[in-house]
Amino acid sequence: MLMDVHARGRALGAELVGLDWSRPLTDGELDGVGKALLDHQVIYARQVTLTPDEHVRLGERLGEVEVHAFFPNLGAGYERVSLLDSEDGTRASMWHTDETFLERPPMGTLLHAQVIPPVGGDTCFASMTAAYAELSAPMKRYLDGLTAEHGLARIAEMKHRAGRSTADELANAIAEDRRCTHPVVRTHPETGARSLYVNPTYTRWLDGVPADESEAVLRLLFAHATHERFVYRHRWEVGDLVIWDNRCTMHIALADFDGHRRMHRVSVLGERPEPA
Ligand SMILES: O=C(O)CCC(=O)C(=O)O
Repeated sequence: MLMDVHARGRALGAELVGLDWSRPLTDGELDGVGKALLDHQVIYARQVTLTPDEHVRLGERLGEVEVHAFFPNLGAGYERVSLLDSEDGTRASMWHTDETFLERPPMGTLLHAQVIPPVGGDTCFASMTAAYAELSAPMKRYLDGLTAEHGLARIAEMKHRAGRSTADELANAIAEDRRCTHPVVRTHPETGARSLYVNPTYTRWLDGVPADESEAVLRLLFAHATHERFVYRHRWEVGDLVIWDNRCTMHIALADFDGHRRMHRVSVLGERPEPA
């Protein structure tokens, strides 16, 4: 079947039109989807009907489907389908790249909208490739070869600061922290493009520089990368399937809604990030 790809954002984001998602994609269609993902970093289709099993099978066409480190899931037999449900408080309302505290963070995520509030709850995606490309030459030289520490316990610290966990829960989360060092600028394994690879949720510090310098540089990079010229904003409809390339983007789910928002989520492991 013919598929049309319509760019929907300046730096990233495209809509795929014309694919029949109700049956397994042919190899040719899958190649087309993969190419669109590399070209546009975030792609979506409207009115997609996918059971949890079909959702996992689609993810498996892209690679090894993981069990997410901390999101709730659909339960026995469906551990690989995470459930992001506003009614149980699951939200992702800080800019992040998925699970960068892992040695092999996901290469991509497939999010399928089940219930959408009448107003709000959009997801914004930032192109870390475009953001890197527009850094000044001196800043690129500064970042060249730097690595950063990423950790999961940051989430527990923020929860505790917001009064939503006990001191014991925080201590346990810190004791069980998952951490990893990654290059600050990574090379995309398929396109060869360079992108920034730090995010406000999991990146703890730049290695080998003083703490105040690390904080100031990271703050600058986050402000730069989330400028609207690098961002695509997805306004959800029920049945939307959004797929993002986690190797070169960050995203945030805006917590600006009342009512119910429920998503099914599958993510596919990637390779260890390669330095630029
Ligand atoms: O709920 C959303 O729109 C985004 C979810 C998210 O941030 C994630 O799956 O990592």
